[in-house]
Amino acid sequence: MSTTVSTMTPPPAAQPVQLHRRAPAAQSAASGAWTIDAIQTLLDKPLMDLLFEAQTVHRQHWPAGDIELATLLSVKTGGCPENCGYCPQAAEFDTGVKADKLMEVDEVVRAAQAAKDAGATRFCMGAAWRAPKDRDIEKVSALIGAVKGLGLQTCATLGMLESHQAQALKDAGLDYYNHNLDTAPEYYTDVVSTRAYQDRLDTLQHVRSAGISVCCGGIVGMGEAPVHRAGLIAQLANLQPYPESVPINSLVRVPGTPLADSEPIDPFDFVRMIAVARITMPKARVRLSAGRQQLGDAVQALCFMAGANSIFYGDKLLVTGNPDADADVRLLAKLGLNGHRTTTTDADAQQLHPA
Ligand code: SAM
Ligand code: DTB
Ligand code: SF4
Repeated sequence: MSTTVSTMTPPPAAQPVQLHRRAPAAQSAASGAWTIDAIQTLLDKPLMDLLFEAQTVHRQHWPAGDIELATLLSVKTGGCPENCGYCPQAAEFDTGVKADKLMEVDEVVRAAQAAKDAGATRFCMGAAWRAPKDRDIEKVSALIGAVKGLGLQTCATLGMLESHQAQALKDAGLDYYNHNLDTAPEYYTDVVSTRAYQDRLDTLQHVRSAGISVCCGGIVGMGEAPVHRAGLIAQLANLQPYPESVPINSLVRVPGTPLADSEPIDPFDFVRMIAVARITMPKARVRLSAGRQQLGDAVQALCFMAGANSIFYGDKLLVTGNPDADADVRLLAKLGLNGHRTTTTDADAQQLHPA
């Protein structure tokens, strides 16, 4: 098993005070599509109004306090030929991640069983490929069958797929395919140049046509402008249908990647992205994804208030760190999430979730 890559965690830089103007209720266009203006209007609302609206939508569509726990495993790490500016696994960046082969079935099953024992219901396998070869799909199909056999929901993220490959993954029992749009089309070429936005959309279409549920979201904190954040949400919300799962990642700034020195996003702007994802995609699992180590408990609680109802759960994301599972269990218990009574002390939480 590979080691966890360390990341920089400097205190957030002082931000200029930004007054959010009072805006009229956001409207979608007559066609039903979300316009960038309507989404920007939502993002600009006073925070408490936005949180109230998002939580109201959330409770119309989801049981209160239900947080999905999804565990990630990098089944094929590093050496990727793509140049995504955020990614520690791109071969051309000097990040200290070494390239590994695809993991064996029994090793993956051990990790999946441990995730299930810890309370995860979804297991997501990631591979640092631009696009898998057909023989890779055969091997990953064996991993999917074995993980599904444990009674876990399966998710994979393997790069670009052709339609016959998506069908093969469906036949193997794949429930979800993760393929992120990452940012607005207008900012995409600033982030990656080895593929086009349309390539991502094409893969999403192949996944959808094969009958696999779509997991698709993006990353904020990559130096994008507010309009690009609105543009990302518009892309996601206007997919027909919109994704079943929407991961909202805050950039994990890994030394050696081109985006390592990006200005961190203001935590309240991150909360706003979650809220607007919830309002525009009411039935999606909105996942509070990468970057939770930098958020702290209080901001994460605001994200749950804003409608996040899924987290990546486990001590590691793909190659970087994530909050310890124990800390997450304590946080959820303190907040009264996942059906547990609200506790105020770590000792209470320990009693609810003995090791
Ligand atoms: N290679 C496949 C692909 O790009 O689709 C699958 C693995 S890739 C690591 C999965 C996703 O992780 C990316 O689309 C990106 O959204 C996210 N990601 C990668 N590095 C990240 C980082 N440093 N911070 C936040 N999210 C990141
Ligand atoms: C997603 O949206 N975020 C996950 C998962 N889908 C594959 C990946 C986050 C990666 C964070 C940096 C790393 O550990 O490589
Ligand atoms: Fe490769 Fe995926 Fe990382 Fe891009 S995000 S460099 S495609 S592993």
